[in-house]
Amino acid sequence: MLDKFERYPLTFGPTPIQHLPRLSAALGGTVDIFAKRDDCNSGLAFGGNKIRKLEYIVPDAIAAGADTLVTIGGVQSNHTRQVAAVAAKIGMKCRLVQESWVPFPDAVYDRVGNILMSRVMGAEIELVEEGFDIGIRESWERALEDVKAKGGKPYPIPAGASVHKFGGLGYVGFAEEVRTQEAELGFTFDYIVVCTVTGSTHGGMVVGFAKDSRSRNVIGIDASATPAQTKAQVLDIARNTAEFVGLGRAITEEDIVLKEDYAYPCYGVPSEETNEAIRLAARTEGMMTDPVYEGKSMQGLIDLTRKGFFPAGSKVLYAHLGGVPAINGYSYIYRNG
Ligand code: 5PA
Repeated sequence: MLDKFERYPLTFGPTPIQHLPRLSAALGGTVDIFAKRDDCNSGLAFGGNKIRKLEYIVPDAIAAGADTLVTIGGVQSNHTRQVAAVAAKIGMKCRLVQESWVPFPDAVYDRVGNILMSRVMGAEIELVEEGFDIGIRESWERALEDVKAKGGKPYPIPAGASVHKFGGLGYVGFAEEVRTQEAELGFTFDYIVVCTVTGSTHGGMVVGFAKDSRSRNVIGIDASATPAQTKAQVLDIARNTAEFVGLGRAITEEDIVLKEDYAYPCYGVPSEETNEAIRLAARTEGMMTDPVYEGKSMQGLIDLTRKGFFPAGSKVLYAHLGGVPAINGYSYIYRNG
């Protein structure tokens, strides 16, 4: 599906699929849980889902003759850290707008984890006092103008690299990669669990798995706490991406499955249940997840399994999209483990 698109390699290659037998057993052993480790996909500053998306965006930035990648996220955004790493790798400058998306009081929240690495990698960072919103932001548009005014050539990458012409392609590729791995494993996955916020990870998967009629088996776990906006954005991205790759069939609203029950109390703040999910995955499998994204999709996976949402015998693939560096900004919560 992606042959006609240029890809700039930034990842190690296909990511491993790992069986999680102790987590599966801890949840009653009725379903078999696996993780696809996109958190280990690259040597670029700990990698993650944005690196997979950016492989299809970088060729356009280079062709445009840009010299500065300009993007936006929260203070502990994983996306901005990955854009900073990619800019360094391809020899461009990086300008980051980091808004106050998360009301979290940890004293070193703006010093550690993702933002620390972005600073070390040379990104120019502007902290902006604006709350959470996955849409197009004025602060980001101002940064683009500012780069131009100073004689630079900015290349715009929206939040999460999502509302971008090529934003959905990386996770179409994820689905194709899973199909190849399934042929080697000798079985197919019944469900894919994915954390959803700005939408191109889920949207890309919906298109990729539409090829073998599994779009509705992609179970999005909302971590935005603005699920209506997130779901609409996933649908838009999936529709545009489907047309772009020539899927040959329309994506409908029913193709987007988004579970809204796990994002509380708000974006970026973990609930006690999220923390328990993080601890369970860590203590059964040594697999770390974060309090903003993957801890919430892990919570969803655990809760849906316990509730019997997945029929007995199902094989469930948890897409681990990265994000662990942010846990350093939440040290007080985990001071006793
Ligand atoms: C993010 C996003 P989408 O934004 O493509 O829906 O992906 C959700 C997601 N897991 C899932 C991790 C670890 C993520 O980092 N992160 C954003 C960021 O600024 O880091 C775009 C919100």
